[in-house]
Amino acid sequence: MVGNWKLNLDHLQAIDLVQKLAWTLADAKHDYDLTEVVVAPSFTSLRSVQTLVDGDKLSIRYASQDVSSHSSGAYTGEVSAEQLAKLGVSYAIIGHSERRQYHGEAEELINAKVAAALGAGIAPIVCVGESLEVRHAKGHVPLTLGHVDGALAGLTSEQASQVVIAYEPVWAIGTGEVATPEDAQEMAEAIRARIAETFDSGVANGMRILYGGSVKADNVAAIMAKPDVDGALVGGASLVLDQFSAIARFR
Ligand code: G2H
Repeated sequence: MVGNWKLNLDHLQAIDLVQKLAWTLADAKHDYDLTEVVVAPSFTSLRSVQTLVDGDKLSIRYASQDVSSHSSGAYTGEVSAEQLAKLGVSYAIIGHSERRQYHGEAEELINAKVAAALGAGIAPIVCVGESLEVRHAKGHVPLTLGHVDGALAGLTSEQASQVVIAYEPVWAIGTGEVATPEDAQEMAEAIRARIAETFDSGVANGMRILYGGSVKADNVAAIMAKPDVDGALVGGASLVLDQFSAIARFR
């Protein structure tokens, strides 16, 4: 279960929320081996979150919301995978639809970011998914599989086995519109089949496929009941302690 905090919370608010989340899950005897819990704060909060997590030996993991495709050099404003790895970052969200929409990110760059993350030992959480127009035109499966192909191009099976894919239909992001559990399953199944074709069935069966888009405490169980959906990428609800702790304990 991944909480994507987007552009919210300063570093003090971030450590406060992580601390409270850890306490709440400890009270609930959360089994982190069964359901991994990840938060993705802003870059500016990662060092504070690291200090808290390492100092208190918390089982919560943390992700960056993006990563540079470059490892060093004259790239003002960029943050490299190596820098993030030094901060104990386990995952990097890559190719979120907001990056695609507002920053013009497309497959070639996303593919380079995936390779950069993997090179530093960070597992990419690759976001894929269609707009409403594409869904209305019934082009959602080929478009989304195109995102998968583009992001994972050139990877070995071993590298691909580190990747997490998040299916996030753009029309369901932050809108309150949720894709039905059947929509999520249809795409997760198609993604898994494509991974089996491109790599092998071992990689496909082991791959964690998340659903994202207006996931809340009251709809997560139905989505998670689908066989090919292994987790959720949660935006708005991950900023609310009661919501995200309930989502992490969706059973
Ligand atoms: C989709 C999701 C998290 P929300 O962007 O990545 O956000 O849950 O607010 O729709």
